[in-house]
Amino acid sequence: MIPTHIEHIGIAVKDLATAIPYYEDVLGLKCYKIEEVADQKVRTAFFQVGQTKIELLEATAPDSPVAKFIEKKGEGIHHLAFAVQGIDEKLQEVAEKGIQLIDQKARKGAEGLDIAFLHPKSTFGVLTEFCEKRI
Ligand code: CMX
Repeated sequence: MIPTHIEHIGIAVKDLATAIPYYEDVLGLKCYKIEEVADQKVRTAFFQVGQTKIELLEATAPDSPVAKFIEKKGEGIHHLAFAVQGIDEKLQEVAEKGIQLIDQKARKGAEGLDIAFLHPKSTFGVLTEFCEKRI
């Protein structure tokens, strides 16, 4: 099962309110939605660029994965998300190839997507996400 496209690029920022004007006023994109994902302890802001989105991520708690990431590495690209069809089968397929899964099964993410992450330690340092539009 081959990913169909890059669904989004996740970018960790300290503060959405100060980062959004760069994407809007400098790059000319439009923030079309701000959504909190309580489960992940993040607030997200979305911009569409062709078939791909930019997802800004702001931590909502000190133990959020995004807060830990910024503390260690600073603001910047946090993850790369591929659109796939048959997400649970895809997870099983990559696990059989020795990739470490963070999520054994897909769960609910922002934008009405089922999502699952692969561990960056087994994907050459890139936190990798699979996404599938929930039916
Ligand atoms: N990209 C690359 N490496 C990363 C990383 C990232 N985003 N996040 C953590 N790491 C690295 C750390 O640098 C660290 O490396 P070293 O051991 O070499 O120092 C290692 O992974 C462990 O990091 P940690 O800070 O101790 O963090 P944890 O092990 O507790 O968690 C991870 C790391 C990836 C398992 C966790 O962040 C996670 O489960 N992420 C998936 C969920 C997520 O990120 N949600 C937020 C976005 C949600 C959304 O888009 O809706």
